[in-house]
Amino acid sequence: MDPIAPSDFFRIEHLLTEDERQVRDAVARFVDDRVLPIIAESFENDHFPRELIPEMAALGLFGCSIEGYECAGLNAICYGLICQELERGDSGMRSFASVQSSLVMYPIHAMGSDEQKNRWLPAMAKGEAIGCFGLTEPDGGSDPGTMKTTARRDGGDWILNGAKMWITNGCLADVALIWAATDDGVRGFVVERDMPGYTTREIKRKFSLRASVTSELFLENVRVPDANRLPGAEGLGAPLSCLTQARYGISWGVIGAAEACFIEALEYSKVRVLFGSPLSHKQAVQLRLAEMARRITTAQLLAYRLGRMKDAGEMHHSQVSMAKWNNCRMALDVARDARDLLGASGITVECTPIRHMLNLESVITYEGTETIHELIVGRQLTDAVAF
Ligand code: TGC
Ligand code: FAD
Repeated sequence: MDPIAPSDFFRIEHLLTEDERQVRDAVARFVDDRVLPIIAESFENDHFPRELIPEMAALGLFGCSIEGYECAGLNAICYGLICQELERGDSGMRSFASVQSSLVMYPIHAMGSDEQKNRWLPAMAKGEAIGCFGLTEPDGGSDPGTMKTTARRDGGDWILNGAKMWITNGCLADVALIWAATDDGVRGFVVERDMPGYTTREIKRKFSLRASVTSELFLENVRVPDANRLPGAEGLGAPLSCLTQARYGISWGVIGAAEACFIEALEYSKVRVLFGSPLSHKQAVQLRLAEMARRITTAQLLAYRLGRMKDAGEMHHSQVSMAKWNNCRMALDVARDARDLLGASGITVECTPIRHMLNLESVITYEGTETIHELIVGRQLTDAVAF
């Protein structure tokens, strides 16, 4: 039997098909060769490495679950593995791909008109058009049902007014999917960068996701033709169904971040000699490393099972919530403990865990905070709404 790999303790590798392994390995090579050499500096300089977009597109990472429209048509496990490898590099890289694929291409494909699909999907798959997803508002992201952004009918057009906050890719985006309240409930609109009255502003001074662009969006009497409304999107369930897709990817992605931190701490423990022996020989250190491996392994098994259920059409969004909650908490705890095992060196950007740890503070908050996912699971168990 092969030796047990520290970051694959239960041999998830053996559960993957050859195609799934190939997809994972191609993204792993991209991350090793192109992301890891530059990402610490990108994070330090508050800079998203935009130059990598064409390479990510060439690998087929954008809209990879979509059939046709120049997309790769991969299964859910492949999408998960892509997220895992990207986030092993940095949560900002996975965020970029999540938003492009799950939050913009998915709704255009699932709820858009033929014209919208033909116009945007091939361009987004090639990375020639970038998307963002505007749901959260300044007055509170956990409760999007109370959004204040409005869309009012005016002849064949809609007039949009409002503001969106904390929007990944906002300033980069050619197309913003804006969710707005109408007299008939929530609707989704494809707002194009050059539409008069639509402006963006980058949010600076973040301590988290520094290698990712986060923005505010402003809509002041933006006139949007009805042809830019997603015809299949009716009610709050429409944006929430996009979140299900993105949360699924995050459940896998954070495993990559945790693995990066764990492996760095494990290797360090073998070479750091204190009190006459390497740290890895101390019982208390082994307990911590074993705990990290246990938590990563359980997260991997959860994500894998979720992926197979998704491919079989059997996945419920409360199961995605449990996976997002468990796996983000796991990754944040592993990153924090790995940071501590590195001692003082662990506070510098040269070491990986602190960057992941800071990023994961965003990841555990966006796409539904930990509490929101606990309450979604609680509602599923009890049938009582406790938000
Ligand atoms: P509620 O009554 O529960 O639901 C309204 C309708 O939606 C349906 N539904 C879902 N459908 C699909 N997937 C889901 N996850 C769904 N959750 C609910 C539901 O069945 C219902 O349908 P219908 O036909 O009966 O009307 O709505 P609520 O207002 O009570 O809200 C519930 C709650 C709190 C769970 C929801 O508001 C929520 O999930 N809040 C968290 C908001 C959030 O996660 N925002 C994320 C913004 S995007 C983002 O963060 C991107 S970061 C990207 C990156 O950089 O990677
Ligand atoms: P709030 O909703 O104000 O929550 C504050 C606190 O209250 C949290 O601890 C929460 O758990 C708790 N809380 C909320 N409700 C309850 C309750 N009922 N009971 C008990 N406690 C509760 N949004 C987008 O639309 N698109 C994006 O691309 C996007 N990208 C993001 C990128 C980054 C880097 C970040 C940090 C956020 C991004 N978001 C995006 C926003 C994100 O989804 C929200 O931050 C998140 O949904 C939480 O909303 P909030 O920040 O307004 O916190």
